[in-house]
Amino acid sequence: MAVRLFQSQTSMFCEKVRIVFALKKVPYEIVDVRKDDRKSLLEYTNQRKVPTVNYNGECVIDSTIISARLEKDHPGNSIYPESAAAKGLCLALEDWSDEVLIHANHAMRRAETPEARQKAEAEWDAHFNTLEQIYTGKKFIFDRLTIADAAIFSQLHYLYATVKYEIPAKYKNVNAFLENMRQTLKLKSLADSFEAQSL
Ligand SMILES: N[C@@H](CCC(=O)N[C@@H](CS)C(=O)NCC(=O)O)C(=O)O
Repeated sequence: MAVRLFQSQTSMFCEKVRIVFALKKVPYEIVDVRKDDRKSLLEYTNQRKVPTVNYNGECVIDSTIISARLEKDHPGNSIYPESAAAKGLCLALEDWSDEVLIHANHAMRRAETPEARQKAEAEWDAHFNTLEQIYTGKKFIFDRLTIADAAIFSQLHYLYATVKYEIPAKYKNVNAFLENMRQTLKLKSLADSFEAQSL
């Protein structure tokens, strides 16, 4: 049976999952939900959220759950650090990125007045400062690329590529992290979305 990813190319959560699929070298088909206005997704799951995966007949919804499901069957090239303490921290950072950075992205994308834009920039500045400290002297947060880096990259990448917000140069570690991820994911440019099937 095939593995099918219901997705939208620009969704940051779908990009996060595509990175995991590629790390695990699991082949998959793509169903672009924008093509039929989510009709096939609604028929399959009765809900509208992507990413959704038909995993060999098993329906799996939500990027965190899909990633964990892939890890279970394909433990090689683990997306989590080794120790229980580091894994807990990694999962907390994945959740922070998915729930908190997404809010800043929505705020920036929806800002229509100068005041709203200023507020969104201040929100991102606070997160850039946090990330600047997290990535001090590090390529990845833990000893290798984990789901925490993939989740954070997907949000920053969306901000850069889709919202078209240039991350200020003063955030050197954040920009270095983006460049490192661009190289790791073999993206020609940060303007491209990640679509390689394997890494
Ligand atoms: N926590 C979910 C968030 C997924 C999500 O918000 N997906 C958005 C696209 S980025 C979506 O499909 N929204 C459509 C809707 O809710 O109707 C995950 O990690 O997968």
